[in-house]
Amino acid sequence: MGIVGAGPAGLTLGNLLRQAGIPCVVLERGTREHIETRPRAGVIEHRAVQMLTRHGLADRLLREADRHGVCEFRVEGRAHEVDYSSLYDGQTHYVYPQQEVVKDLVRAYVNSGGDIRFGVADVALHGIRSAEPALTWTSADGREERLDCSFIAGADGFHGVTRRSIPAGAIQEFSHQHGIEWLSVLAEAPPSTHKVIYALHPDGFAGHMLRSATVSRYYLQVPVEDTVENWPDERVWAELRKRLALRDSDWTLTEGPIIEKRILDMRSHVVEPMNHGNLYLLGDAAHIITPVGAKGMNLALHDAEVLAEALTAYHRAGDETGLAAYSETCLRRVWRAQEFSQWMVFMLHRSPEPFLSRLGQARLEHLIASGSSAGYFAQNYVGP
Ligand code: RFL
Repeated sequence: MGIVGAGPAGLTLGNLLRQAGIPCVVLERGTREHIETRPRAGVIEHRAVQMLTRHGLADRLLREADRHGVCEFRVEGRAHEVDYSSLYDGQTHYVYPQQEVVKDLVRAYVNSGGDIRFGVADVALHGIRSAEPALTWTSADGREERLDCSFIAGADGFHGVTRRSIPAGAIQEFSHQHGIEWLSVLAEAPPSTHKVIYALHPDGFAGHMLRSATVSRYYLQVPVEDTVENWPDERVWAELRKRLALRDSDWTLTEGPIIEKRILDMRSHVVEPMNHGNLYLLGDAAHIITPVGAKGMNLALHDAEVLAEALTAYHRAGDETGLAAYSETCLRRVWRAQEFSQWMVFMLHRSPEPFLSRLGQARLEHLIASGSSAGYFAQNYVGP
């Protein structure tokens, strides 16, 4: 098995295959240090943690992660809590930064004798429709190398090489630009809250996400085609203070040095089917989703679990049922998550069309006031 990409998807797949006794090689463009320090996601769903736990991959996560079952919506300066955990079987989120997940998965894979090559370049796929596909690459020390394998897993993210190796017309790509941009900010500031905050403000969405005791992530909706240069640190804090402000409350925002600022273009993309010949795509290589519902890494972990089970059944008994169903099984969850993410995007953002902004606010007010709407939110946010 050749696996391209050592993100959450590729590393989880590698660990599960090794546990099943299936030989594999993971090829990663970055250095180990780079992938183990790259901050991205931070929220993991209950069922993903259960899967990692079943495979002995969650020991540190279970010791160190905070569990969250309540989030807060702020609208017109008032805070409204939604206890989504009690609305959905007591399931919670685990707050644990993605780079820590990656660190744990690399360590488990390497400690079990797993083969991972960091710093590779020029990865190319050959014969993906044949029974013996191959990968070639240039190693970190400049040697030309080759792996003949039975299957290739494309876990190299949205900009990777594997999806692009599929001939045009063999897969269908569904794309949507949401017409919304976020300024995403990471700061060395302790959280000013015990729960994730989503704020709907006349000037646009603001979010306060949790990462660790010393680092927090914040989001601000900014005009389309805005740039990071327009957002000096003082403006970021002033805007967050304004959009997150509460009436009749002494709540304050704790500030700290900003360590990352980037513009995120809200877009979604799904590839159908998620396989071609003996190439199987997983994680962001097959689908990307806006970060609004915190689903991307969770979908990546689910794909890895489904593919590992399918490959294990094939390896043990020549059973191809799981492989044949791989794409359909994963896509069902992917489209469910895309629908929910779109539902949240619409609810939380200011649109250039005031009518649509008011509809979004009406959706949020319904969520706050209605048990059935809160139930829909809870099921999709922490599950399904
Ligand atoms: P990754 O993590 O992008 O890993 C792909 C790996 O492949 C390597 N690579 C190559 N290697 C060899 N040859 C090539 N040609 C290669 N091209 C690429 C890359 O170096 C990399 O190491 O994909 P994967 O494994 O599918 O994981 C997906 C997640 O990373 C992604 O969905 C999440 O980060 C999305 N996301 C969130 N997801 C959640 O579930 N919960 C969250 O709270 C959450 N917050 C977020 C997020 C994404 C964000 N950004 C950066 C868009 C917050 C943000 C700000």
